[in-house]
Amino acid sequence: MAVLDQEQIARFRRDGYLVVPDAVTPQQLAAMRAEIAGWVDESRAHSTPFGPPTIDGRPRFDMGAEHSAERPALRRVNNPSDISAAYRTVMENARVVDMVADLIGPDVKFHHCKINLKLPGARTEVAYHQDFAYTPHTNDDIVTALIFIDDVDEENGCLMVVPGSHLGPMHSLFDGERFTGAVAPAAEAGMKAASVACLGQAGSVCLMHTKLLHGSAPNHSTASRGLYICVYTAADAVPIARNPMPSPNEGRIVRGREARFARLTETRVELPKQPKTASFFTVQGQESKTG
Ligand SMILES: O=C(O)CCC(=O)C(=O)O
Repeated sequence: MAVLDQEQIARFRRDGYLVVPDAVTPQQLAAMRAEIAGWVDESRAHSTPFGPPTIDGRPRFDMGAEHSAERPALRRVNNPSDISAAYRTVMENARVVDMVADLIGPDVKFHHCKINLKLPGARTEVAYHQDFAYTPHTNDDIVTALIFIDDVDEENGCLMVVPGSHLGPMHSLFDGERFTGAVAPAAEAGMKAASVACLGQAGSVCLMHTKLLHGSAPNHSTASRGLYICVYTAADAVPIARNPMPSPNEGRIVRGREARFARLTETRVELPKQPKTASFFTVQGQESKTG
């Protein structure tokens, strides 16, 4: 069933992103928020990344270096749909999945998911990048769905995107031989100047094309900013690099059916280096809490 109208689909194709309210039900939102509150509390007892490991043996939960029991800075949960029914339901069945099917369907496959959390007082920021450079596939019919778990405004570290940049070149995330996971600082200044804020109430989603340039600033407010980020691909988009966040659900068909053929688009893409740490924040130079 179509959820997005033709005007919204045309806007996504032109701008590379679309913010839509009511991507999940109030009940789904409440269940996700309750789960996060529990995880934040649990993090108070830890001084290094922790939790039931992901299938490649990395910690599920990651905190910034500023984390303490009194002021938790839990900043990342890797593949929460592996460990939580609330997140699994949204990943497979929420209205957002139908929106993604309207953009790249009818056959849609799950790739990975994560929570990026910016608690008040945390220093987490995201340097500008294009997701396709982390997760290259045989074609770019790939949508990153960033679901707002909290109200998102200009003060609490909203996602910033460069409209139309998905139609431009891929930017290197290397500094010489080193994978920095971010565009060069000189290029980033121009991108920041051209970027717009993605704002909305909790329960909204920003549907983002995998090649759109984006980043975000730290949270300067007293309100939390959580995003549940699910990456979906067309069923005939096949990964050409290892999943940076593997999960037993990788490749699960969430709408339509499995593909018999891979679709290849002729292009050139620099291959990423895979992270060994709990989250990409360390790849981008923001250390984890170390005890
Ligand atoms: O958390 C954010 O503000 C941005 C997330 C992001 O860029 C990503 O996970 O690729």
